[in-house]
Amino acid sequence: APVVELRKVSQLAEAIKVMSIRGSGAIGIAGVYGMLLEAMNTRGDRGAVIQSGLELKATRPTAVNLMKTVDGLIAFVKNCPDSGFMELFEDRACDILEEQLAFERQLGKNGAELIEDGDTILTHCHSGALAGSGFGGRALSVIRTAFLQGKKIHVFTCETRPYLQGARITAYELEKFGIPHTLITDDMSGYLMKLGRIQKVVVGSDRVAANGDLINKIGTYMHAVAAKENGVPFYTATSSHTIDFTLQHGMDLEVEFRPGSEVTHLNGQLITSENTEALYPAFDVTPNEMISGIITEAGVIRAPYIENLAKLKR
Ligand code: RUB
Repeated sequence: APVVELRKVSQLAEAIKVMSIRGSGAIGIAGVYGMLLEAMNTRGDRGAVIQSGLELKATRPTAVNLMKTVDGLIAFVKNCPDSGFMELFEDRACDILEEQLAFERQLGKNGAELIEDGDTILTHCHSGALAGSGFGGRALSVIRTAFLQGKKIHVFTCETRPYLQGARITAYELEKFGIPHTLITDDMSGYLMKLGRIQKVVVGSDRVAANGDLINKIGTYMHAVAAKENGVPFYTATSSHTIDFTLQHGMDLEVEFRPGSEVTHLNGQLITSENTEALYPAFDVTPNEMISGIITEAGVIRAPYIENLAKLKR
C-alpha cells in the first residue's frame, strides 16, 4: 500500500478530501491526530489547534465521527489547564483511539453472535480498519470475529463503484485475514440473494440518525431493498460514536456529492465520451425499517430504534 507522509494539517486535510484516508472511523481518528500534529508543530498554540480542528472538520461532511471527535477535542483544548497541556492533550488523543479500538473489538464480538456456521455475508464498501486494530474496521470486525470463532463463512465484497473501496481495500484485507471471499459488482447482490447465496448483509456506517436511519456508502440502500425483498437480514456495524442524536431522520442530512469526474474516470482514464455528465452522491440513506439490527459495542440494538438507541446517549 502507498505510504503518504503528512507533516502539516493542511496535508492531512487534503489527504482526507482526496480519500487517501477514508472511512468514518479512520477519518475520525485522523482528526484527533491532526490536531495533535498541529499542537506539536506550534508548540501548543491553542488557537492554532482549534483552527486546525475546524479545517479538518470541513474536509468531508457526512461521517459524524470526525465532527464529534474534533468538537470534543476543541472543548478539551479550551478547558485544559496551561501546565502540562501538551502531555494532557497527547494522553487524551491516545485515550480516544484506545476507546474506539475497544469498541471495535466489542461490537465485533456482539455482531459475531448473529453469524451462523455456513453463512455467506454480503458487505459493501470498506468498513475500514483503524490503524493497528488488527480487526479491519467495524463490519470486518464482526466478520473476522465470527471467522476466528471457527465459523465457516464466505464473504461477498462489492466493488463499490465509482471509488472501488470494496475491490481495492476490503478484498485485500479479507485476503490478509485468510477469510474466503468473492468480489462482485454492485449490481449483483439482488440476484445472488434470489439464488439463496447470501444469508446476511453486514455493512459499516458513516452516521446513524436518532431514529435508526443509516447513512452509508452509496449503494447500501439498494442492497437493503434487495435484502428486504428476499428476507435476508440486514445489519449495520457501528458504535455509539456514530449515532447522531441531533439528526432525527436520515433524509434530513445533506450528504456529500463528489465530482462527477470520479465517475467518468477509472484509474485516471476517461471511460466515457468527453461530454458525458456524471453525478456522484457519495452516500445514501437506508430507512430504519429495513434494518434488522444495529450492532454496537453495547449490544445489538433492535427496533423500536428511537427508544433503544436513546439508551446509548452519553
Ligand atoms: C466509506 C463508507 C464506509 C463507512 C464505514 O466511505 O461509507 O462504509 O465509512 O465506516 P468513504 P467504518 O470511502 O467515502 O469514506 O470504516 O468506520 O466502519
